[in-house]
Amino acid sequence: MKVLVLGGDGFCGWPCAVNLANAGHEVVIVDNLSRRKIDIDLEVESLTPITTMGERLRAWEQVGGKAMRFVLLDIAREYERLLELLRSERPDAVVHFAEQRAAPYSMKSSATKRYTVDNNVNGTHNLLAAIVESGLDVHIVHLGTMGVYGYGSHRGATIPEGYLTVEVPQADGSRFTEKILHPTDPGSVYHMTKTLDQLLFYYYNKNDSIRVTDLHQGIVWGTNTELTDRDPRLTNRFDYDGDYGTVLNRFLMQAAIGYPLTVHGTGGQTRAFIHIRDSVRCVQLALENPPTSGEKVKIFNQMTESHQVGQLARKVADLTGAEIRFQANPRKEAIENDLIVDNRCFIELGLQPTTLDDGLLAEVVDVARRWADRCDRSRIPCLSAWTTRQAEALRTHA
Ligand code: NAD
Ligand code: USQ
Repeated sequence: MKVLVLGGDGFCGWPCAVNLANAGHEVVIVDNLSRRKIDIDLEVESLTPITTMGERLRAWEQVGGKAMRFVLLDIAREYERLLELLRSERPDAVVHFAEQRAAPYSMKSSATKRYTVDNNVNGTHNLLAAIVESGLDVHIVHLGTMGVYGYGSHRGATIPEGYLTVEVPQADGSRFTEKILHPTDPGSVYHMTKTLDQLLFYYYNKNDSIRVTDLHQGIVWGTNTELTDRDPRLTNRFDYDGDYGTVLNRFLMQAAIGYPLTVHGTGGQTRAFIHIRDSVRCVQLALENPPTSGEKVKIFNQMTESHQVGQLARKVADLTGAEIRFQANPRKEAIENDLIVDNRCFIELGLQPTTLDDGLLAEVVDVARRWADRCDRSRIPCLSAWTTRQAEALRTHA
């Protein structure tokens, strides 16, 4: 099939694009390279050296991959070009990764809050409106987040895949049952944009029968896949800084360079995780199993396991001998939460989960050791505070 990969230059998007091309699909990457520009603004770089998009595409062809094309386009600001692209390419599907995805970056300032909302909500809405205007039947596979459900209020209940069956008591004592979108409880401005995306999909699916699969993805760890490992020029990015680095990759990289593991608060926060290889596989499974015409938005929980942050730090420390350092939490979040997640949809489609114990933790440490001299240690602390209260706590405990 022909697939537009929006955000195909990013951490999840690049290995996904390569995987789809390798599977024989015709891939067009669409990206405005904003992630690379944010690196320049923040004065930080991916731990792994990444090549330009042109070099990535040439390298991919040279190692024998099916050629991919690239279109430099901002989906949030260039509506007419996006519409024209859809009309000229007539894709079967669009995979939508193209959003500002870091919670700490979204909470840095009113400017980054506004940018995150403008970019993410406009981008998703432009895509939906352009598909309707084009008159094409295009399947959207969107990368959402497990964070739409929130962390802390589930009281031991299993989080279903997107929809919740509720019983509503009536004044006369009777009850009716209904299946509703699971209530949302975002923990950052970034996560809030994903809850808004969810509503946009719900509406356009109801009104215009747009076919959508929304993937509620957990924290992605790891860096390369078997395909991006084929040539150094295909290497994927590795974010480690306090804004864009995510918890497990940060711990592994910190262990590699002898930096104490930065556990926020008590480390009682539980989150969902998925390895980059499984993330790539899930997107392919979602694309190849689209919703039928008229079907409501398909929602899959794209995660393979849940872990408590403090226990992850312990595991990494046991593996590497790293020291653990508990820090004032820059985020306003539950001190502790449980997280039981239903992920049957992907398992039934054949996903075989990669787990933390597969030796892949050590592989990430090796990657980080190889590039340790590229690390700017001063960029490791998370300094983006959720409120003035957290900012004050960071100052006091600095
Ligand atoms: P990333 O920042 O590495 O990649 C996003 C890509 O989208 C970048 O290449 C960026 O330049 C591009 N982009 C952003 N706005 C754009 C716009 N307006 N027009 C065109 N291109 C634009 O992020 P990632 O880690 O690859 O995440 C991809 C998606 O997956 C995001 O939507 C994110 O919310 C979701 N996700 C990521 C994780 C994770 O752990 N990394 C976990 C769950 C969900
Ligand atoms: N944390 C630490 N130490 C650190 C970094 C983080 O203890 O050095 C803690 C945070 O306080 C938080 C948890 O680890 O409790 C997760 O933080 P994270 O930065 O790894 O993940 P998060 O901000 O939730 O965002 C990431 C991706 C985002 C995606 C989300 C999936 O950046 O795009 O949507 O994971 S999920 O977490 O399931 O919502």
